[in-house]
Amino acid sequence: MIEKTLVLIKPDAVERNLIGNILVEYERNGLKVLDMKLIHATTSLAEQHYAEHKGKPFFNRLVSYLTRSPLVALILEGENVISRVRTLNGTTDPETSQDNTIRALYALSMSENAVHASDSKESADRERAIWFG
Ligand code: FUP
Repeated sequence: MIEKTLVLIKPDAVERNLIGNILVEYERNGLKVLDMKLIHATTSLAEQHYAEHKGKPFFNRLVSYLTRSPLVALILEGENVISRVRTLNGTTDPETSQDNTIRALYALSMSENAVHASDSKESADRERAIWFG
């Protein structure tokens, strides 16, 4: 099934000039960039994005991190793109990410983990609306 997903190349990765290195991983796996923008997220946008984590102890840290400097938001399209991008990204904690995943290669820690990707069709629809209207 052809799907669309929302990816963020997060502030820690943009700060370290990793936009190109990360995009190449998606493109060489046959995924199409449908839309893309560099944006300095507002607190309101970051809070909407992480709404499912509201009330958790790390929520405020997550919002501060996502808003501290620009990030790249993109929409990728392809066959089963939602689960394929999650696999390419690797697990949330880079310590346990499989070799050669984007997080194994580029994440600094559990919280500064370089990328975000939607985890389901419902999240993809919700997150695309948040970042691209
Ligand atoms: P993921 O879908 O892999 O981005 O992970 P989650 O939606 O579970 O978490 C979102 C972000 O919260 C992660 F990128 C990292 C951060 N997080 C923490 O900092 N501590 C935690 O215990 C869990 C998540």
